[in-house]
This record gives sequence, structure tokens and C-alpha cells, in this order.
Amino acid sequence: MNLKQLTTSNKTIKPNFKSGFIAVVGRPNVGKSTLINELIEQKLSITSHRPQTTRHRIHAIDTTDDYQMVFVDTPGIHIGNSKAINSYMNRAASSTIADVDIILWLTEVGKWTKEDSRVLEHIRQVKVPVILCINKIDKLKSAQEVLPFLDKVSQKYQPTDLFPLSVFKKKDICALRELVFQYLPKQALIFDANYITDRSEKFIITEFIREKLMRHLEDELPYDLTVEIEQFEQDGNLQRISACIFVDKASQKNIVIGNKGDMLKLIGTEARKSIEGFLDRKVFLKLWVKVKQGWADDKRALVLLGYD
Ligand SMILES: Nc1nc2c(ncn2[C@@H]2O[C@H](COP(=O)(O)OP(=O)(O)OP(=O)(O)O)[C@@H](O)[C@H]2O)c(=O)[nH]1
Ligand SMILES: [Mg+2]
Repeated sequence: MNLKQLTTSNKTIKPNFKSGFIAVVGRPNVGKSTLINELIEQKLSITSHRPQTTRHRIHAIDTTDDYQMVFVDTPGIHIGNSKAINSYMNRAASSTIADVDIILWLTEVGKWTKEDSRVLEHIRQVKVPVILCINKIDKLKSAQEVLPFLDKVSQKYQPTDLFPLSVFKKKDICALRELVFQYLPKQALIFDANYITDRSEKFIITEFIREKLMRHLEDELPYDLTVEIEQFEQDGNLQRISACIFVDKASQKNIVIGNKGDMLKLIGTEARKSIEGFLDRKVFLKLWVKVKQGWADDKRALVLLGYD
């Protein structure tokens, strides 16, 4: 494609335009999804204090006059869980590593685990630039404290760049974006300039509902549930959404509903606000809870529930 001829939003794309896929990978809970939301300055990927929040690969697209960065959020690569859904999540992450222009590998300062070593096994196979991000340095009392961890990880692997950061610091996010820009290949837009994700509105909405469930429910319960949209209709400026929360056991249904429906009401209110922010219109959200025993370890059920 001739870059000079490519136009978008009535603007000519610059001849030095850059674009590419940037995988964000790492073990669970290191801050991958939070980083992506900060990089694109929009909430697309769900986050929580719990490991294994992200279940699907999601493209988050940032387009300017100079570049298009397609960040690929991935589930945390993990060990110890052997259900079909865990294999699906690990596969979604490891297959992404093999097929991008740049890798952002996230770890957490001071906490190298067996799962980081598992990620390293995948990273060793790649030939593209790898930026090893040491996240959560805001937890340190002084910047010096990062040095022993930098030493430790450098002995295991020499990335293209080592980049200590806190995802919550704007300065760090800007510096990381500039570093990514350096490694982006010169090429035309991959997606239309108006796209922000490869996922549908319905997908993002099920994720927002699941985020509230991840954040409010305790113990193992959030891992035993999934969300499916049953009705999605626009009525003027009102979006009517009906969604079903599938749990694994009958006893879990009562916990999700809560005492006099309190929990479901809380989840519904918080999810509705997030969805309204995302869609930029009023939302009427109805939530149901149903039991679908064994769904997380049933390959056919997983496909029907969107884990394909
Ligand atoms: N203190 C601190 N906390 C952070 C930072 N970045 C992320 N977190 C927190 O770490 C937790 C996990 O963040 P996520 O973005 O969901 O992590 P993830 O790597 O996407 O996790 P999975 O989807 O489970 O693989 C959340 O509670 C975030 O608020 C950071 O720089 N500093
Ligand atoms: Mg995540």
C-alpha cells in the first residue's frame, strides 16, 4: 500500500507513519490490563485485585497522526489449574507472543514466581524486541530498592530494554509509549483509525459485569462464573440490556443474589454506571443468575459461552 495515498478522517497519513501489534504478557495480577487502559487512556480491559481476571485476548487500539499502536491484552500465564478454561486462557496468551511486533512483558518488583519462569520459557522463543517492565515500583520506599530485583531478572534473561515503572504514574506511561514507538515498524494503519478495539460492545459489557463480580465476590466464586448477554436493544437513547450470570453450583446462586438481593443490586448498579460511561447513553440493566454445572471444564459449553 502506498502510504502517501492512504487517508483517514480526511487527513493524509504521514510517510513515516508507524504501526504494529504490541503484546502485553506476564503472569496474573502484575498489572497488564491496568497498563493497557492507561496507555490508551480509556477503560477497555477489566481489572481487579484478583489473579486471572482477564480471560480473553483483547485488542486495544491507540491511533494518532504518527502511529497506530495495537496493544493486545492477554490472560495471565498461570500454572496449577487444569480446567479447560485455564488451558484456553494460557493458550490465548502464549499464542499471542508468537505473533506480534513488540512484547511488553510485565513482572512485579520484588516478586519473581514460578509463573514468571513459565512466561520466560515462552519469551525465549521470540525474535522481536522484548521490553521487560518491572511494575508497581510505587510500592517501594525508595527508587534504589528496585536495583536488586533488576539484577536478579537480568541474570535470568537479557531483554531489549528493562523498564521499571508504576502504571499509576503518567510520566512512566508517557516514557513507555515513547519507547514502544521507537520499535514500531514503519507501515500503514492496520485497523481503521476510528477503531478502539476488535471486540464488540456486547463483549465489553459482559466483561464490565464480570469485573464487578470479580471485585465484590469472595473466595473461589468469581472463577466459577461467567456472563452472557441475552438481550441488547437500543430504544431511543436508552440501551436495554439483559445479562445472565452463570454459576457452577446451586449454592453459589444465593451468594451472587445476596441477602434480599443486595449483592446483585450492587453489582447491577456499578456495572450499569460503567456501561453508561462506555456507551455514552442511558442503560437499563437486568441481571439474572442461572446454574450451569461444570461449564468451566466443558469444552463445548465454553465455545457456546464465547470462549472460542
Ligand atoms: N500499587 C500498584 N498496583 C498496581 C499497579 N498496576 C496495577 N496494580 C494493581 O494490580 C492489580 C492487578 O491489576 P490487573 O491490571 O488486573 O492485572 P493483570 O496483570 O491484568 O491480571 P490478570 O488479568 O489476572 O492476568 C490491581 O489491583 C491493580 O490496581 C501499580 O503500578 N502499582
Ligand atoms: Mg488482566
